[in-house]
Amino acid sequence: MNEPVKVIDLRSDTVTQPTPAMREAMYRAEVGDDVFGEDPSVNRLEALAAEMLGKEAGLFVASGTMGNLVSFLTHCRRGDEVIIGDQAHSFTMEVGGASALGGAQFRPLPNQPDGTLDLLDIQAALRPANIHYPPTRLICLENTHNRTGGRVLSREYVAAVRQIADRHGLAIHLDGARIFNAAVALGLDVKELTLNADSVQFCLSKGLAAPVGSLIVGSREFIQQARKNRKMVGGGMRQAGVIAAAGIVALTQMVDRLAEDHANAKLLAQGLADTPGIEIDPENVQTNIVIFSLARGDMTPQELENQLKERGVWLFAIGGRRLRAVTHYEILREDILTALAVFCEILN
Ligand code: TLP
Repeated sequence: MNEPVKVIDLRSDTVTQPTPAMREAMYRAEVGDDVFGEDPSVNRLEALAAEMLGKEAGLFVASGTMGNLVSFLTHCRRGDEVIIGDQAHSFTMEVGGASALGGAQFRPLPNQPDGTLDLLDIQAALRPANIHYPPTRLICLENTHNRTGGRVLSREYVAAVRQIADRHGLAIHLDGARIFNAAVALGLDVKELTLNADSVQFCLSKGLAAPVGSLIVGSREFIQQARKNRKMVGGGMRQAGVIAAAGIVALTQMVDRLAEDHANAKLLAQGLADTPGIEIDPENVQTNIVIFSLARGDMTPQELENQLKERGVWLFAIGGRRLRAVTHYEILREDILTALAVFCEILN
């Protein structure tokens, strides 16, 4: 009989299983009713997150999507406008929640290939006072930027956006689903990257490998209002300490090792650059997301995805000629070498 093939699952860093330390912490978690503010594990996680990101308070939510939604609901009134990238996760992948549930309007601006919004575009999109216009309320940035390939926004860039926001009385929300990847890639304390945002959402359940959950951090007043909005969308989770306990392990044990995921992503990108029919500039791979194009007329990206899958390498075609692979805790260097050999087998 053939050996079972190990699946090399590069579809997303969301697929990671909780570590043994997380399972142990979940088993032993002290819990209480979090809607009453009485879950000690949730309270500890929220305080830890706020402290690490340099904000006054934190709020544990079920997902990144909920974290962004609750943040939008807290910043915006109905009819307010949010400046956001046309490739932003919140604009493309969150079911239009801020508009559907909060009545906010997105004003999408073209994301540059490095994940930024052009400062001149932001400037030009600001609405002057006029009876016809929706009021501009918020600028939303994403760091790392998923659809441009895990690109990192620099501290200087966010500071420049802050200056525009301050001149016009706007708030900044940071979708920092992978903000720790950005901090590790830049070798900075994560606080440096969150300093200029009024609110930040980050995920425990991506590269940090926790099974569930995200946090919003911001001022005490903002989080108090966000807590009410979380309740409104059904996010009051009672004995949530069971999952918060895994989040504490994620924040205390899983951050520094993200560098390994970045090295593996780079190795994958370099190998793919040498594979016939694949287009990618490895220089652009800064964190754990590798986006590349299939430049061959005789095979569609979907067909490549299927053929890889048959050979145990899982990833996604993401539209156009592009495919995406994401490295994470369960992917070892040797898995990357195996995956590259499979690419060669199919494409040579
Ligand atoms: N991203 C997921 C999918 O939804 C595509 C992934 O596999 O990358 N912000 C960013 C930047 C994200 O990448 C994601 C998830 C979210 C928010 C939403 O987080 P969840 O999935 O926890 O709601």
